[in-house]
Amino acid sequence: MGLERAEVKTLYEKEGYVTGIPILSPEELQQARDAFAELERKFGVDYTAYSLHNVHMKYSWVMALAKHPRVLEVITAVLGPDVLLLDSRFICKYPVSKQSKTQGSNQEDEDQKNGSEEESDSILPYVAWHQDMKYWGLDGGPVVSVWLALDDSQEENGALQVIPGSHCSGLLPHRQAKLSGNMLSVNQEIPEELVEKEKALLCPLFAGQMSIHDGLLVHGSDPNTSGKRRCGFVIRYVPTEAYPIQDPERPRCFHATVVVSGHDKYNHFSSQKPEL
Ligand SMILES: O=C(O)CCC(=O)C(=O)O
Repeated sequence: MGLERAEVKTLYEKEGYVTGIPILSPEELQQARDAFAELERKFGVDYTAYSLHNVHMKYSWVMALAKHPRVLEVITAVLGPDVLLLDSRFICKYPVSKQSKTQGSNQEDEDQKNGSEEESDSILPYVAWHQDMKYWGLDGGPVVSVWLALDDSQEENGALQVIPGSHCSGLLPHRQAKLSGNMLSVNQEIPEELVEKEKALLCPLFAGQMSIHDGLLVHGSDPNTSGKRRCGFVIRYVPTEAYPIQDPERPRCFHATVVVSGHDKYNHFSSQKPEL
């Protein structure tokens, strides 16, 4: 993996993220891109932008990405040997010319935008500054998020940005996002006065590489203002000792958990059978 496992863990714990980790061979990358193109043809780009949620349960090629030995080598270096896949989602920002005016906007945006055609035409999808743990009602272990690039992900097409070290500040308050176009389904953001934007670092990736980040790391991304698609596969992993909690502030449920490494002696999550 370039970095040794122990180095990945040390860096990850200090900074809250590690980026530029090579994962897919050129052949694996091509296969994944071809399979994704098939989904684009089948469902259309409005759908594939953000609605391919937990499809590792449906498509064996997606499950294979989530269980890729190189991905798991890194994840187990951080979380230990017994790991559960919590959730997955493709997140794709299309080139400006392909983006429909509704792509990437959540339903509340849609309600606000009705009747304001001119304004909606200028909205480009972005991801507001947030922490993943704000969404996950669970305790007993950290969440590691993988961002696996199917396209080159650079500044101009809206690569992920992180605030290094921000995972050490605990869970920050979130509020409804002020700007339209936030791709996050619950449309939340950390108020800007709490985001140390001067410390923000871009995580550019070549297609086939991944970054990982801690569930408490503050991160987000700008719109894609280029002519190039930016498609990533986001996968969340937890150690098997983690457990779901009832938290009305963090109501996300876990319907598609899969043990991807080692053993689950706890059975805290009711895994479903993939439809593969
Ligand atoms: O794809 C992006 O720009 C944001 C992804 C994200 O928020 C995440 O991976 O947790």
